[in-house]
Formats: sequence, structure tokens, C-alpha cells
Amino acid sequence: MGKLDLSKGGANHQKATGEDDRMTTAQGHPVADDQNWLTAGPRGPQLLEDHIAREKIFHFDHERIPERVVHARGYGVHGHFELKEAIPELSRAAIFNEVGVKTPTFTRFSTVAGNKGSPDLARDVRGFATKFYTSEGNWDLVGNNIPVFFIQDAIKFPDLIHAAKPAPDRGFPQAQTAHDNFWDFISLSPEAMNMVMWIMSDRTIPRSFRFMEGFGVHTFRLVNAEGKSHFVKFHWKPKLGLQSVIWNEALKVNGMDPDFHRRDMWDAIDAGDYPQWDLGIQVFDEEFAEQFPFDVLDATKIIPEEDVPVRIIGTLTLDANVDNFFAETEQVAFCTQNIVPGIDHSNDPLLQGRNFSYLDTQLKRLGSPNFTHIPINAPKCPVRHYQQDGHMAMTNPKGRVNYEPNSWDQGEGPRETPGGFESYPEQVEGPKLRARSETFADHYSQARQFYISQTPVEQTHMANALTFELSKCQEMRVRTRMVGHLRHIDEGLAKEVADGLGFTELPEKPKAAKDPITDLKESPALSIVKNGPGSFKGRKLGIYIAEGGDAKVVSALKKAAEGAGGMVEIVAPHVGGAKLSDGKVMEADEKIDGGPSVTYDAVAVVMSEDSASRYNADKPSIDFVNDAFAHAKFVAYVPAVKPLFEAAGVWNYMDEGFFDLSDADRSEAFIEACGNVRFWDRESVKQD
Ligand code: HDE
Repeated sequence: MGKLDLSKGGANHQKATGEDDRMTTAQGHPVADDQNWLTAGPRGPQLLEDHIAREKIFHFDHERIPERVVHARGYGVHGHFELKEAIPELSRAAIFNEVGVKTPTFTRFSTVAGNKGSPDLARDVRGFATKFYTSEGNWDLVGNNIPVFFIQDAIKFPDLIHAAKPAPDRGFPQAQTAHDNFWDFISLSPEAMNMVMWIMSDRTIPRSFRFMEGFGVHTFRLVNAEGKSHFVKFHWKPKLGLQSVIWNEALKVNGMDPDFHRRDMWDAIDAGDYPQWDLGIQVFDEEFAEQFPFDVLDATKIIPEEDVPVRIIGTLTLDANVDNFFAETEQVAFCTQNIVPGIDHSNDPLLQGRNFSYLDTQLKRLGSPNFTHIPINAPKCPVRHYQQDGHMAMTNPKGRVNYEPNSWDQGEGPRETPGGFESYPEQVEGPKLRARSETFADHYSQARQFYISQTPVEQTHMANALTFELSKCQEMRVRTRMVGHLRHIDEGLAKEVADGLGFTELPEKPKAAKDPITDLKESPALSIVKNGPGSFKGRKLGIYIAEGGDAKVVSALKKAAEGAGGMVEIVAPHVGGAKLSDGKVMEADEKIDGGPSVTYDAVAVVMSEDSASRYNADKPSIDFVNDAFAHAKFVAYVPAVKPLFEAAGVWNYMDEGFFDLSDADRSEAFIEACGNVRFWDRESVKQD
């Protein structure tokens, strides 16, 4: 009969060709009854003998693995990276040299602080980690949607995360930084101030993963075939542009749909609307690094795009949802140490610490050094080495040789390869010491640069966010210490926050390790509003219809939104939809209380006057209109909705962000206006 084929086996819910539907245990025993535990008599005690029930419960008891200590809540998607411009002069990495080749990828987006079940729209940094399955092994670019970090040295990471996560005594608050421990730690860590500006901006409440940037954060090296090295920073630029929600929306979305971001990604990919990001590189040499006013090894600093332009070299397309969330999204293991020949690390002390941490955490989480055998982690190029055994070893090599050097014939075992990975031979010398380089001492200049690069609307949002977060701190010393730091960044901002917190005078500025540079230029690349989508592509219109609504208007709106590459959802008072003016029933995607306006980029309300009078006391209907107004959304309407708009307190305040569609042809102008994301002028208006 020969040897067993060991590549066969393992559980699968779907039958393979030629197999039947027979249910079995994990040992392959056919199961006749999966509903009743073996008992002694129909009402007697259960018997431990029941190997079928015990195996089932045993497996269930062990279903959970530890969640990630950070970035626990994440969402993974398959895709590919296509190189558009080869860069052999900079890097010998195959992935950067073969134009047009599609390298398979797996990307996982995440929030940092919340647990696996926390809501998607927590104010938090988003992880943006991509595994490239290159022909020379896996390259993991484990980045965030913010290009700087809180701390400069990895040794502080456990403290940062302890401070951000729920307090150890009370176990709350979950998935938020608005509490004493976090701001206590931050206000004692001036190096965090640049990051504080970023996290208090709307970057931490993105509209969707599809509308946010990604950054490798650290300075890495590119090394070419001659061994020449350049420094590089990696950027992901979303083709759809940048867009965030506003805080009040985030609060409501979290209650309404805690899966808002993952649902958005699933839906877009399911609909074939594949999100894309360009991969950009900022390349610079030692000479630039020497004269740059900040240390390029300090992960709390950016290099402004206006100083070193971002050069686009390829595109990432996310085009397939996972088949199984656990097997792929949960089990994927990113490691910053996964780099390929032609890419190398720099001496950034945060990056170097990460290189230890990621490998270590995978062992704890996935339980075995063989986590590379799990399909989502396994390289897609040949893998040949002499590592063996361990828990769950799936791919132990065949044959006798498992050591080297060896003198077995060619082909018996792998050999070292000329041209394999070589570290850049950077000259290193110096005393062994624990010290922070003087070149890392500037803590405020770039924080200020970020703040002055924002539009007034964004600056207001930052002041509001800081006031809100600090208002949740009960300890006065924490509040005052933080406002003291803000004075080094911008006196106006400090004053606004101090007023918001009810201070009667501004607190002292703390002593700065280095005097801030106050004349750094504005960097328009840092603003979300200045880098918005500019169109309705990839965005969602919610049309609230009710009986008698003008069918022509609804269809013109649908046509305009879909024509611009957007999605449309119909919302109605009842799940069954509503009969429109043409006598036909239009089906609804959402019932009004399941489709509030906060879940849409723009909204329209189309109903007869009778209907508008009928729903003008209905809270979800009023909220739909009122929230759309309060969140500065573009709103399309027909005049018949007056009774509802009056009840919502907006009829007398309609501005140019409202589009009267008595003339259905205005639908296109409405959708075009939505390219501006919001009618920002409205934010300062007070309603009834
Ligand atoms: Fe991470 N980080 N991190 N981090 N990080 C983890 O690795 C760590 C940092 C980032 O979707 C952990 O597999 C240290 C910066 C992402 O699976 C852990 C330090 C950046 C993800 C870890 C940092 C990141 C992680 C937890 C300070 C942006 C999610 C689970 C030196 C450039 C990856 C895991 C995924 C995950 C450690 C700082 C991004 C514990 C020690 C800076 C996107 O290893």
C-alpha cells in the first residue's frame, strides 16, 4: 500500500470531490448523534465515556487564543502590490525591480488600545500593517496611520500601553485615552507632544480605513546591488483621498454600528470597489540627515513632504476578503524584522526594540515557533532551512540531513546563497551606555508645525478634543501639566483649552529640554481637509424616502451618486420600503432607526408633505435630519419635507450645503459639492 500521504487530512467544512457529507470527530470517527450526550438511561447521569461529546467540548474550551496585547481589534484583507517604477539605483529588492509584477499581500488594519470587541470608531491610532509575500521572502511593513510615535525608545512602550489601557484596579475605561493614567504619563513625557497633536486631530477618527494614509514611521535603509545605502521613509497614499468623521458622529456611530470600519471594508470589496494606496518613498542620504534640524532616527519626528517629496513607486490594491477571520486576520503575525535583501533597518531605537518584541509576542500568541507554517504567515517562495520540530510542526523536511555544514550531495539540503541577505556594514563604535541622544531633545517644534498646518476647522477640532480628553482627568495636576506643554506649542491653543477647562489663568510652561524652533513652515500635506477626496468616489449616500416621495428625484440622485463611483442606500420608515410618486414600491436597505445619517457621507430626504407631517414627531427621523445638519453634511431635499425639517429645527437655517431638488437635474451639482466632504461654514452656526 506504500506510505501514507501526510499532506492530506485536516478538517474542512466543505467536502472535497468524491467525499460525502459525513460528520466526523477530529479523529475522523463518523458521528451518528451530535445532539445528545451519552447518558445512563434517558434521565440518568451523563457518562464521561462519551468521547464524541468530550472531544467537542474540549476543543471548544480551547478556541480562544490570547488577543494581541496591542492592536487587538483588527481587520485583514488580501490584495497585491504592483510596482510602477523600478528603483535599482536605490534597492536591489526584487519587489522594487520588476515593474508590473504583482506581489501578493495581506493587510491588517487595527485600533491600538481597545480589546478585540471594542468599537471601531474609538479615538485611536490605526495600525496599517502589510505583509508582502515577495519572491525573496516576506517583507512586513508594520505601520500606522500617523507618521510619528509617542516615545523615542522601545523600553518605554510597556509604560505607554499600561497607561493607555484600562486602569488595572477598575478595569476601565475601555478603548479610550480620556483618563488620568494616560494623560499623567503623556504630560510627564514631553517627547510625546508631536504625537499628541496628531492624535487630537481627526486622524484618529477616520471615516474608513479606505480614506486614511499609512506610514512606516521609522527611517529604514534601502541598499542597492553595489551595497550603497540611502535612508527611506515609507508612505501609503489612499487613492480616495483623506476623510474623517467628526467626534460627535464617532460617538453615535460606535453605538449604532461598532463594526463600522470593518463593515465598510467588507462591503467595498464585496461590491468590487477595491481600495488602492500608492506606495511612496522619501529618500535621503547621510548628508541630508546631518543638516536636518531633527534626528532622522527619532520616531517622534517627520520629514516634511515639502522638504523631501514623496516619490510614488507602486500601488497596493485590496481585492479579496478573508475566507475565515480566525485563520487569517487573527493568526497573521507581522514582524518588523521581516525584511528582504535590499531593505535594512536603521538605528532608530524604537525600531530596534520592535524587532525583538514582534517575534517574541507571536510565540506567546500563536503558541509555537512554527507560526510560520500557518498558511497566512508562510512565505510563498521556497523555504529551506534546518529548523525542525516544536509544537505543531507541519512542514518538517524529509531526508537524513538536518545540520550544516554537511557533505551530503547537492540537493540533499539547502546551502548558503551568494547574494542572500547582508546587513549594511554601517560603522558602529562608542561606549556602552543608557542615554538619550542630545539630537532627540526637541519636543515642541514639530508639534507646532503640525498645528499651524491645519485649517481653522481642524484646529478647533483639536482644541475641542484636548478639552474633552482633559476634562475626563480628575487630577488637576494632570490637566495643568498638559496645558503647560501646550503653551510651548501654541499660546492660542493653550488658551482655548484652558478656557474650556475653566482655568482662571494659564499654568507655567515646563522647562523645555531644547528651545522650540518657531519658524518651521506650514506643511499642507499634514491637513486632512486640504487633502480630501474631491469627489464622491467610494463614498455613501443615504436617501431617506417615505410614501409619495418623488420617484424622479430618487432615481436622479441614485444615478448621480453611482455615476460618480459612490454607493447608495435607501432608508425608509419601514423595512419593506415605500411607495413612491410613480406608484411603485422602492425597497429599503435600512429601516430609519437602523440607518441614521451618521453612517452616510451625505444624505437626501425625499417624501411627500403628508409623509413629512407624519414623521415629524418620529425621533429617528428628526435625528436623521438634525444630525446631518449638525455634522455639516451636504443635504439634498424636496420642499415637501418642510414639516419634518421644521421639527428638526433646520428649516430656517438651510445654507448652501442644502440642495433643493425641485429640479431633479440639480442632483449632479449636489454630488459634485459632496466632493468637499462637508459644508464646513456651518460648524459655527447655532440652531433652534
Ligand atoms: Fe507595535 N506591536 N510596537 N507599533 N504594532 C504590536 O505585535 C511594539 C509601534 C504596530 O495587525 C505587537 O503582533 C513595541 C510603532 C501594528 O497584527 C507587539 C513598540 C508602530 C501592530 C508590538 C511598538 C507599531 C503592532 C502586538 C515600541 C507603527 C499590529 C501584537 C517600540 C510604526 C500588527 C503583535 C497586526 C503590534 C510591539 C510601537 C505598529 C507587542 C515594543 C511605532 C500596526 O509586538
